[in-house]
Amino acid sequence: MRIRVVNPNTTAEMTARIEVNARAVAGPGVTVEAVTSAMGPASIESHYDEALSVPGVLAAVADGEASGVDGYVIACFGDPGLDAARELARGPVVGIAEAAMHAATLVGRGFSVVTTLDRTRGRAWELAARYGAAGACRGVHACDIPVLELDRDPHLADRVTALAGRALERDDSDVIVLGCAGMADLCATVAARLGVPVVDGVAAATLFVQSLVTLGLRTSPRGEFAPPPAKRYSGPLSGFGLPVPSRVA
Ligand code: 2AL
Repeated sequence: MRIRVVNPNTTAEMTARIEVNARAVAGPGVTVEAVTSAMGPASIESHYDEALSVPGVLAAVADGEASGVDGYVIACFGDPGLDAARELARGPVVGIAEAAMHAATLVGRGFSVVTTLDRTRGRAWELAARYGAAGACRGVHACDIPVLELDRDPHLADRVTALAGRALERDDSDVIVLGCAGMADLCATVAARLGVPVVDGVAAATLFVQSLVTLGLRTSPRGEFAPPPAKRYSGPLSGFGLPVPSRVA
C-alpha cells in the first residue's frame, strides 16, 4: 500500500519531519511518501496562504494518481483542498485536522486545540463545526509562534506544554489536539508531561488512510465527490484543466 502525505506548504525541511512522523506509525507493507508542494506559500497561516496552497496540493494528488498511490493525507491543519482532492483521487483522502478532531472525540469528551498564530483560530473552529465536532471542541489556543519558527524555538516543548495545560483547565477539556503539522514532534512529550491524550493529526490521518484502504473504503464516486467535469482552464492554471473529450471541445 502506498500512502502519499502531501505537505501543502513548500518547505522541504517541514516535509521531512512530517514524513518521519507518518512513517513512525505506518504498518508493515505500507510505504509512506511525503511530498512537498511544488508551488505556493512557504507556510500556511492565513486564508490567502491557504487558498493559494490548493493548486499545489491538487497537483501532488494528480501526480499520485498517475503513479498508483492508494491514499492521501493532507498535512496542514487547515485541510486545504480536501474536497477537491477527494474529487481527483481514486483512494481515500484525509486531512490532519479532520483526523485529529475525529480521533480526539474517540478518547475524551472535550478537546482543546493548540495552534500557531492567533489568526488561524477561526479556521480551526470552522473545521470543528464542519466535522461535527463543534460540541466537543472546547477551545482553540494560539502559542503565537509562526509555523517556520516552531523548530527554531529551543523552548517549544515547554511553551506548548504550558499552553496546553492552561487550555485543559480553562476549557475543562480532557484531550489536546496539536493544530499544526509542524508540532507533530511534540506529541509524545506533551502527552507524557500532561498525562492526557495528545493527538497529532499527521499520525492519526496516516493511520485512518491505512485503515480505509485496508477496509476497501474509498471516496464515493456517486454525487458530490464524483470526478470533476472536463473543462478548459486558462492563464497560469491552464495545466489544471481536465481533459476535454473531443466531442465536447
Ligand atoms: C499549518 C500547518 O499545519 N502547516 C502550515 O504551513 N500551517 N497550520 C497552522 N495552524 O499554522
